[in-house]
Amino acid sequence: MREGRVLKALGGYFFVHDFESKEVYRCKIRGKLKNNGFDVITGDLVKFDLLEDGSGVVEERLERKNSLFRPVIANIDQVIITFAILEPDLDLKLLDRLLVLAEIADLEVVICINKVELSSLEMAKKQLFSYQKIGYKVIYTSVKEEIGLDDLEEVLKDNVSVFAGPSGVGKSSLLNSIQSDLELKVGEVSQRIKRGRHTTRHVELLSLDNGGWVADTPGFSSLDLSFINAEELQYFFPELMDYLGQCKFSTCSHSHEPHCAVKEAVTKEGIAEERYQNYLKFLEEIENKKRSW
Ligand SMILES: Nc1nc2c(ncn2[C@@H]2O[C@H](COP(=O)(O)OP(=O)(O)O)[C@@H](O)[C@H]2O)c(=O)[nH]1
Ligand SMILES: [Mg+2]
Ligand SMILES: [Zn+2]
Repeated sequence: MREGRVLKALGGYFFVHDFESKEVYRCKIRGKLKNNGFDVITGDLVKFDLLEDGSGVVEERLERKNSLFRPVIANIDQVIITFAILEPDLDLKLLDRLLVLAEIADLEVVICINKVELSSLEMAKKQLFSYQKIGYKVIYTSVKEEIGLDDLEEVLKDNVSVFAGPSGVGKSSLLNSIQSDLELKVGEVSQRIKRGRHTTRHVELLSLDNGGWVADTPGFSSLDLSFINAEELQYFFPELMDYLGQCKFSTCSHSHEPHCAVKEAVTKEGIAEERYQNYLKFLEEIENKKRSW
């Protein structure tokens, strides 16, 4: 049987990229599988057979490495969290929120800071220093002045990547500049967003010549963190890890309690003040939501 990757699901059909022939076949799912709760989504690895008319039948789905609910996609290697240094302004609170969501989903993260020519590389690096310090990979790009595009291409090579980040930061432009035949629309709010939250999102994996696969979607559309338990939030800030268990109270939330190792680390600049402030804001958000139930 053939094996391949599902690039998109549309109207009951699955477009499967065959690992050997590199062709894409339009497939249906074997009828008897559909009735057993068998589901296939973009990114799934499947086994399929070809029929005489050139279409395919999916017979089996391989085990998923991971999957996201919004966008609906499986077997992702990494998320490229993309922001602009200016236009729109760099929103570090939104960056921290996306980082928490990526940590929850246990995804590898690359932070991509685009439009650096509007500021300077030096300024951009300064602003993101605390993120590099805690272990996140950060790349700096400018589509306009062709800065850092090789770094991005290297990151995407042979990986399955999902782009996340606000609209207007240059996600589509970046992809086009790496591979012009993608012809992604630039400077437009995605049709999917305009249609509203409740319509189905079609997520498509695009093929890069360097062996990478990318999904150019708004990514992580659910930005509400209140589904997390307040006690869990600390585990999704990697820089807190070294201090957990050192507070006076074992149930310390690192907000108001005395003798808190996290707060001491913030004072001694072992933890970035801005990140800690966002931790407190998210914590409050989670607790407020709980109270209103
Ligand atoms: N100054 C500047 N503008 C950029 C750069 N990259 C993209 N843009 C512009 O930013 C706007 C939004 O780009 P787009 O790729 O559609 O962003 P997306 O919504 O994240 O996909 C467009 O007008 C682009 O021309 C860059 O590096 N520098
Ligand atoms: Mg776009
Ligand atoms: Zn504490």
